[in-house]
Amino acid sequence: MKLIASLTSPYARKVRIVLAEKKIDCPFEEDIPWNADSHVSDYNPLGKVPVLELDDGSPLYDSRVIVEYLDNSSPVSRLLPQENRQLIATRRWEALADGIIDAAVTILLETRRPADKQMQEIIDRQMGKIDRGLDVLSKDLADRQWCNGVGYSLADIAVGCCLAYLEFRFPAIDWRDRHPNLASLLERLNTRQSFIDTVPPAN
Ligand SMILES: N[C@@H](CCC(=O)N[C@@H](CS)C(=O)NCC(=O)O)C(=O)O
Repeated sequence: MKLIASLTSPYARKVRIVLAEKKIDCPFEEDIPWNADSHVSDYNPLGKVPVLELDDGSPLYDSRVIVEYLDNSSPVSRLLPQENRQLIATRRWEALADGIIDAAVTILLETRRPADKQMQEIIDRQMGKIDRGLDVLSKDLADRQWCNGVGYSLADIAVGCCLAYLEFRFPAIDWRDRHPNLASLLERLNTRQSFIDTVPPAN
């Protein structure tokens, strides 16, 4: 098995944290899909990371499929609840967290275009998704310790990767003051070895 990903991808970080929590050893191959020498599209026609190459050579993508595969591969530290309502609630947290990241990545790409080609409308529309998404994450977390109200799960990992990505790429977005409960959640997550070991390099 081999994980193909970049070190800055928040979706790949979710997978790397799941591997660490479940104590699964997995070689890592760094591949930056934006680089001309990237081989990601040999594994994933969408040209996106992360990809998990299984021992028989078959590639798994995207991050949601990979984490489900990994969680079912080992009983150590189950991250997806078995009970249907709890499972679906956990996956909805993940869908919202990943959706906020999608919006943030779209803004990042837009702001990397030449200034005269950037469209403020696109940035504002995506920023609306981030703001509303954070409002709902915060409201749903309320004063609970963990997102799904049952225990540490993939929901916390996904939300942690989302918040940390906003902090990494958009330090000017003031979500901590607006949502102190999300700030406390990220503080708690940042003490876990799996989060400490997967901090993206500054670039
Ligand atoms: N839904 C996918 C999103 C993956 C994704 O967008 N990855 C980005 C890196 S952060 C990528 O590879 N982008 C390259 C591209 O869009 O061409 C997942 O969860 O794995």
